[in-house]
Amino acid sequence: MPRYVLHIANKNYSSWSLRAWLVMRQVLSRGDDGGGDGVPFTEKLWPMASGSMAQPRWRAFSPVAHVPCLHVFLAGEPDAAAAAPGVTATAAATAAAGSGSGSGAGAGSGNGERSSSQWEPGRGEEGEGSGAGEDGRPLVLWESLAIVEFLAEEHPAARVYPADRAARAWARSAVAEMHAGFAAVRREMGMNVGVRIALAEEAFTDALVADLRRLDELWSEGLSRFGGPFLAGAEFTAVDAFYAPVVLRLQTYVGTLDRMGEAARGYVERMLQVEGVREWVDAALKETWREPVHEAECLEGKGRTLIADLRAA
Ligand SMILES: N[C@@H](CCC(=O)N[C@@H](CS)C(=O)NCC(=O)O)C(=O)O
Repeated sequence: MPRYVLHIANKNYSSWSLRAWLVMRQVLSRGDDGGGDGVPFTEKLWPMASGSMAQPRWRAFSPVAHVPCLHVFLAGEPDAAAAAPGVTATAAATAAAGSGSGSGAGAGSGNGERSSSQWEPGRGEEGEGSGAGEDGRPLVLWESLAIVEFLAEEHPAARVYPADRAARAWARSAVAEMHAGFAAVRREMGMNVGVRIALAEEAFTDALVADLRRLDELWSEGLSRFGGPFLAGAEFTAVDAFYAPVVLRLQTYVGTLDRMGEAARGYVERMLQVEGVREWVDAALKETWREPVHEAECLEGKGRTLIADLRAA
């Protein structure tokens, strides 16, 4: 079985990281026999450097300096991966968050920040390349959609997409719609897991209202057509992973859920109980990194009031 290193960023802010991580943590926990043995992976968390959305230093492990980025070691994971820069695994990430400066995310030692102008596959984890793949370097997947498709292909028994053909076709379309669309939700409801922001009427722009309506329509359709409790049927699959950050945003922005129908509201409640989602949220709440651009973005625009911050100080 190939070995995996998944590069992600702050659990409080990084919605795209969450999607790929949930496929690995929740969906692949069904394992290669579909029975629950799980597919192991190493998580490397790169705290966002402060003051900008762009993170050019992530070129150390990704050609586009984005997370998520999955490194696949065809011949097994070398020991060096664990000792490489970044924060490795959830437990370590939590400990590192606790010792973070609290201002200026990415400050402090051990975050692996380095200057990198030239993309060179495998450079992100020095030494990881030896014997890793067919040519000594890992396979690198740098888009969430490509990561999910690769994992679906590699682990058919884990049912990354539903077994039923109609449900699978619907799930793939909904995943692609999330990947390419919902611009207003992404722009006006930036992910910030640990805060609660009340939205007054004037905060609901036409574009946001249209996105929320479409979301309600899509979720209601999936739940009724495939019988729930998840979007494409009885099991948590990639489509649930792709909409998990939206679930967390509906929780952050108080007032948005009231605009969704009963089926969608029930789905949000169930999703918040999913083990992998809870694990992610717990870790996000323990992070002490604060990135000012992300913090400010959530409160930009009319009719927004910060009503709670549940994160560790
Ligand atoms: N289309 C990409 C989007 C990834 C993305 O934008 N990730 C954000 C973090 S949630 C990022 O890397 N931001 C850093 C930057 O834009 O420089 C995917 O689906 O993986």
